[in-house]
Amino acid sequence: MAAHPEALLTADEITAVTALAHDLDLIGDDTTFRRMAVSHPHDSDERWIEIWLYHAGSKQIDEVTLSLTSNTVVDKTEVTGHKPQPTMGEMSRAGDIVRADAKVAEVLAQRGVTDMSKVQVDAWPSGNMGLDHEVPRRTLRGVLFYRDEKADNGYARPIDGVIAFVDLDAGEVYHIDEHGDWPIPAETNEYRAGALRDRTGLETIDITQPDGPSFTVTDGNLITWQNWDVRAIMDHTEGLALQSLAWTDGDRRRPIMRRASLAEMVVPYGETRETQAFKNALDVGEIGLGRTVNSLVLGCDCLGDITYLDSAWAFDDGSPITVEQAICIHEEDFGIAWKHTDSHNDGASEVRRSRRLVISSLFTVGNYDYGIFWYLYLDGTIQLEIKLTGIVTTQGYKADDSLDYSALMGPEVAAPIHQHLFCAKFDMDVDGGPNTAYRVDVVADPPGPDNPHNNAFRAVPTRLETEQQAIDRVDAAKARTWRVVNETEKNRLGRPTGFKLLPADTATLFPSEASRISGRAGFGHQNMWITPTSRDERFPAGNHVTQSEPTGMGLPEWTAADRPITDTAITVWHVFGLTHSARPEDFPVMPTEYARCTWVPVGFFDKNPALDIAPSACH
Ligand SMILES: [Cu+2]
Repeated sequence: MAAHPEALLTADEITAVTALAHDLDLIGDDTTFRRMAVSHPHDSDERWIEIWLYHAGSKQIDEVTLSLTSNTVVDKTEVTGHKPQPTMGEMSRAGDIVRADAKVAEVLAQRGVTDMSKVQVDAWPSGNMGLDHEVPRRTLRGVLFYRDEKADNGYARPIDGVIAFVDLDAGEVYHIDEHGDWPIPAETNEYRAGALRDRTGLETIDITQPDGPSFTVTDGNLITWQNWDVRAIMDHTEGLALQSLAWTDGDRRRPIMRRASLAEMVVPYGETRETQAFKNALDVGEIGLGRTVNSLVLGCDCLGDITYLDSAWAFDDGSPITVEQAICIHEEDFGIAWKHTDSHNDGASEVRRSRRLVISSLFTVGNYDYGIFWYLYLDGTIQLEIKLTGIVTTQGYKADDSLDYSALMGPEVAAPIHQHLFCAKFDMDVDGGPNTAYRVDVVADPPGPDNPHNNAFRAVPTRLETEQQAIDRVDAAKARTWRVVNETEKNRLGRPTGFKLLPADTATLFPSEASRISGRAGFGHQNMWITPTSRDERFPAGNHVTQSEPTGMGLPEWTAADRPITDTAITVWHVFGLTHSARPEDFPVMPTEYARCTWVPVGFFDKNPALDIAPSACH
């Protein structure tokens, strides 16, 4: 029997999907798998798996949905004119190809590097930057770093000035760019255990739940905790996503979101130096977070009473790779849920503890490490937090270099300014739909006879009728929020039930509209997009972002139709994140930074839904 439509993809299923694809003659000698994932929500009871196949000879990508229930093709779209995401096999082979290349060795020998085994190669799928030679090819840029030992921090010692272009189909370095000469930094800037003297004085913290956790996990990935129930999914592309999120009131199960995910991210770099200006990354669509997921370790990655779920992803040939302990589920004490001390009643105090359910995973993309943390709270709050750590990308530095677009990390090493813009995708399903969105701005009334005390200000909701009307930026000066309501459902006050997005204050994409990265990641120019929910519109920069041509794919393209978005299933796309002008303290490894956005109920409940938390035992 096939698994539940929203169950986690397992290694056995990957094997079965690959076998089925062969049986259905979808696979040729030159075919590789570029995505395998549980299908986004659909109305069938069947178990659907999406696979994207690349046929090297015809350069065609097939986007196929297979049913594991009926062993049939559900749908198939043939895509030409796009280049597929590189596979993990290709990414790792690219490094070996660069290290084995005689011309690269020659160029590096002139720079004093004679042992190629000490060269670390980061293979960047940095998009089509408009160079004639990369247009007809599938390319990765090999960016080079130096390590005396394999365990050294390569990013401390960039070999700046050289870029080795790898043709993935030919399997060779076909072009080398040389742009100046920088000394390889002398400092090794270690961060690994044993290389440093540890501080002392930190006593043990143990987090225990002697009676066990308060949540249950059934059917592989169905998590139930207090009023919440949700499915945790590891998507090939997006990493850790949530599906079918609902809150149960008594015996009434109330849906809130059909799916919530990190649908894309873009990291544009602001440095103008030739060896850096190409740098831009769409780490979700280009790399596929699901296959970079870390295997987590109790006591180090996670502390407390942890339940882990394994995940699995499909390698180039469709064979499964299992990652044990990929998803971490636990409860965290989160301070005070609410409190009041009644000074009119001898200071009597009522206080309740807040607690959150944490569903999280960690992903490593080259130099950076990202955490996707989903939090559910007892008061109905839903939060997505991205944790950013790892190592900034680096460039060489020598005296008199401009530091207009980069910051010094060490005497001979600098880090370019950049952004991390995350595009979260929320398929809204408040009380089962249909849903409608409002932008809510707080405005001050002008002085005058209608404002007798000159104090008036109010929240002004604007009903968002169409996609173009919904496109917007955050505006802290207006305390701007967005509200998604179900106008067919009313709370006890007669108002529509809803949730409101408390956005993060995020600068939008800084590179100009004329830049290559703007063409690839146009979604980054706005903080808010709202579209009618569609199974065909999942990734805000398009399905195939690697070397993306044509440009303008995804949200800019879809929303040009300016479709109506009221009283229907709607998807909210929120762009948030950080602009990272690196500090010396970000080196040699970055203290974790946080970017988050939050949904809170607004009239979804009749009163504070956390009123009924039992008092804790006070000592
Ligand atoms: Cu950064």
